[in-house]
Amino acid sequence: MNLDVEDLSDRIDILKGDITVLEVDMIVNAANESLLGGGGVDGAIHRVAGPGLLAECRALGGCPTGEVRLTAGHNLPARYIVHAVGPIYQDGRQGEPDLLRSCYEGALRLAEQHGVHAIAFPCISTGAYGYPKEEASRIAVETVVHWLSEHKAPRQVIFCCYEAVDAKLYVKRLDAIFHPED
Ligand code: AR6
Repeated sequence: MNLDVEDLSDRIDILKGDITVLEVDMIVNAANESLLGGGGVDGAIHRVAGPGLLAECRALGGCPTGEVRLTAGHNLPARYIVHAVGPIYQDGRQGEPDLLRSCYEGALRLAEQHGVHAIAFPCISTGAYGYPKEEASRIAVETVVHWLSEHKAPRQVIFCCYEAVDAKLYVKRLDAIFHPED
């Protein structure tokens, strides 16, 4: 992995707020295996995207944990939604880290394939699915940094944190990578 710290820090942003309002090409949803909606960020995305999203999701027939599926953004400003099914956290020894990593990688791969400039991620699995926030932020940041160091696309990755505690964790993690001497 070849780390060009200046380029990488340009390509990663942390935002605190609601992912449904972001005017980016692609947003990621923290979905469940049914892909038929739910609470949290999934509920918010379906509310704003509208019934067309539910109809498109229904036709996909679900998605196993650790995988991703692509839909249009419907009434969202975003053109695409990647529905990522994160793991339900048990004790960390049931493959949760690999499954969470594969959600981030799968979304980044779709972004690259679709020529996406900017993609925004919520903190997958850290709400209803109970993944410890600190550990999940480590996996999210490491996976994204690794991808960006080896791929030109997507150009921009946004960590969209709904909760201040998450935004702080991401700032801390990225600082540790970009300013290790501090
Ligand atoms: N924008 C960005 N992030 C949000 C928003 C929003 N509008 N709303 C909540 N979050 P969760 P999970 C954050 O529970 O843990 C659903 O019912 C939230 O603060 O949405 O992967 C699905 O249908 C947290 O940091 O997703 C599944 O059944 C993060 O999104 C299940 O929950 C993830 O919390 C998935 O659980």
